[in-house]
Amino acid sequence: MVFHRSVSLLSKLRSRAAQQPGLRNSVRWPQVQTSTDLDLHSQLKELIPEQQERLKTLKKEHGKVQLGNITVDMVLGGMRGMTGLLWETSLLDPEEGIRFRGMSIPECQNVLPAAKPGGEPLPEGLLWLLLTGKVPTNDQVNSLSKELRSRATIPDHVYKTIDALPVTAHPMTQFATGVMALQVQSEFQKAYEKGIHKSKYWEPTYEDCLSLIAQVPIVASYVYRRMYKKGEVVPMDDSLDYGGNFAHMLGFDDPAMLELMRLYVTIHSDHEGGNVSAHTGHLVASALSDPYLSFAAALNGLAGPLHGLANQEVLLWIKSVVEECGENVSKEHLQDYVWKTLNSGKVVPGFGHGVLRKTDPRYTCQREFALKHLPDDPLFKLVSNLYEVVPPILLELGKVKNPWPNVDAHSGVLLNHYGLTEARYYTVLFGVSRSIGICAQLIWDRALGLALERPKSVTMEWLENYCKKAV
Ligand code: NMX
Ligand code: MLT
Repeated sequence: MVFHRSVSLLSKLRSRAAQQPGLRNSVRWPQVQTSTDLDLHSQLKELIPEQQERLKTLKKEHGKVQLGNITVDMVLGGMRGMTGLLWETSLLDPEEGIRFRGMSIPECQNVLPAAKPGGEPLPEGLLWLLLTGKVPTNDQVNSLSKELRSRATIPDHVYKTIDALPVTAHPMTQFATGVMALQVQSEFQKAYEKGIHKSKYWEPTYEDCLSLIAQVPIVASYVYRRMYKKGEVVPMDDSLDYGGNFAHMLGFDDPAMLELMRLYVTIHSDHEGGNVSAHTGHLVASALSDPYLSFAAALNGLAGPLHGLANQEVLLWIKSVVEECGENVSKEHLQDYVWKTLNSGKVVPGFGHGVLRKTDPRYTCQREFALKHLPDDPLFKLVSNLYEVVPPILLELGKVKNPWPNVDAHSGVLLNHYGLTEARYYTVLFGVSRSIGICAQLIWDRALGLALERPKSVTMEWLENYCKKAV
């Protein structure tokens, strides 16, 4: 397979950053790839000692530096604004959005290898970047693609376990069950039982994580074909990359849909550590639960409507708008529909965010994809109108901190356009993508020997007494 794009673009990006002092201070830029080594494992092995040393120095020299004050509001408000986690693979800026190892989404679109000239980034390139902090060469991505394909077979009992569930069970239930069934192959669990030394934990974790990332698209597409295509499975195509193959195994071969899947899997992969799925995966893994146990837990968090399930909710909501008001609904009618949703005690799905305070750049890049590939799609036009209609209404409520659209506001109409119309399935796609971010960080959790997570909790009585004394 030939991949396109060159890392020389990185130097241009660096000089742009040098002219923006804000960026210079907040971002550690990924290094240009200097090694021609095609083996990700050996690259990591080289990197780990220096990062262990870095953490040791940080602890020794700055361990007692304060990062802020904890207020009662923070304790009662879902720990918003409380810095409490180490997460190396990505960092979220409220105004600017996500950066993967220092790189914004447009920058990743510019420098990561693609399947065709000017095409969308390949998710395996992003995985390499998240793990090593370095932009991979085409050959390195090619080699990782091959490795993932070689790990992409799953034991028969996994299918049987999924088949034991009613076919009507929610796709996320079937998917998480499949991931739990994969757990029996965990190398980490076997090594732990045999008494592996803690300095070596990262090695079987790496094995599990790469296998898990390779295998989740098979489990996910099995669930899709079982539920919606009479169980007719589409085998993997050895000539395709990770994202392209996923679309293909779901049953879609339109080249534009393959490109969409590459973009989709890349942008949903990681969103720093505090979001519900990443945090859950990290928390469970901190007990030395293996990557399968940890990732299955993460999926159960992703399945909540305020988090990953919002992509399902958005398309169902948009379809209910169309059903009630028609495809060419006026902005006035849209306003009425938004108020009706709010007045019935529901949220407007796809808008708002726990950290972001501007339009999600993941929304923006999907909008750009739509403008390029499906500008006349009626549901895309509706989504564009919602971009104008919803934020002023949410602002009028006076309590919503971010009235702008998030990633989930846009993904459904793109998938729907290419024939993936089953909205209840959408969160599974998000889950496949998130395996990349959660697993990349999990390997580093083990390499850095991060601690068991165990924050302190208190009762209302404790808070009342504490506050009385503080006053
Ligand atoms: N529609 C209606 N009300 C909203 C919305 C919205 N889209 N966003 C926030 N609010 C309300 C929120 O429910 C809260 O109300 P109350 O005080 O009565 O409980 C108030 O505004 C303040 O919330 P914020 O501090 O702005 O937001 P918070 O950090 O608590 O929650 C979300 C963030 C994402 C949970 C929230 O914006 C939301 O429910 N959005 C809709 C669901 C959604 O799109 N989720 C997907 C997020 C992205 N992802 O993939 O995970
Ligand atoms: C995510 O991608 O995890 C969501 O945007 C939620 C978050 O970051 O809190």
